[in-house]
Amino acid sequence: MPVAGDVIVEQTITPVSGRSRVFQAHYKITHLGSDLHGNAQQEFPAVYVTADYDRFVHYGGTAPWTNGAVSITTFPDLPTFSPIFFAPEHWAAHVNAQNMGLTVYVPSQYPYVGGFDYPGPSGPTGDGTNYFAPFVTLTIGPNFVFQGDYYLIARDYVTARQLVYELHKNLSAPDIFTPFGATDQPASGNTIGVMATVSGWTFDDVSVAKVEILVDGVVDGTASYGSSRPDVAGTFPHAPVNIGFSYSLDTTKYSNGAHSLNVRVTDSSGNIAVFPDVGVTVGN
Ligand SMILES: [Ca+2]
Repeated sequence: MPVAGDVIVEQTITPVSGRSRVFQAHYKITHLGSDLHGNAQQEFPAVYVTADYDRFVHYGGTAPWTNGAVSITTFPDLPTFSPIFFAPEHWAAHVNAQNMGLTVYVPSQYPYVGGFDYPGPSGPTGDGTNYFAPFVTLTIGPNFVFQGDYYLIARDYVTARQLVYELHKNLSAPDIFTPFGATDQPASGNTIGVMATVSGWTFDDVSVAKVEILVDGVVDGTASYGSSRPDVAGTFPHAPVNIGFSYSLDTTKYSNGAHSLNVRVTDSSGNIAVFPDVGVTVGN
């Protein structure tokens, strides 16, 4: 039974001129609704291949675009996910024992990728699969329109990487993704007093312009940004360090009872992330 959605997804796949087995995928996503879907990881794209293509290839070093040695690994079986891998050349591949497979290049993604294996029979009818996705985030609010490109290369990964290098030289990578991060305190369900600290961390694929604190959807003020959070790199390798934010919220102007807090982060290109709601009780 079909269900009416409030998002239009338009997809165009175009062979890249003069390059065999290289395809450009263009997406336009239009949100017709007036609701707000808080900042979340999105699949742009979700990459699935059959079970034989279980060798995951990426470049994880700190000198991108220098033909540095790649890493080849296999992912754990579900329900376990791989760790988040650093991938500063913005491509990754799943290949078979002959190094043939699918390479995906997402010029505007964060330098992260991860995935899993799902065990099962291989071949066109087997349900065994290997998955990865580039790390990207979006906040889908009223009148949200998103457009972006990625590239699919169905070849051996060595040739595919050289094609990615050629694309990289000739493409711009517009800043299309929002900042991401987390609100660490207060936690949902907390009761907060007269002065409450709202804190967490955030960074962007380009740069963070401002961090605002919203109460019941209205801006209360701008947080200070740039305190040291070396712990984030434990999950997101090579994440910048000075990415903490903090804000002293004076709750006396709000009524006692339930309120919703949000952190809103704008990047230097105007992309806006609204972190998920933190429901608190003001108890003064
Ligand atoms: Ca951005």
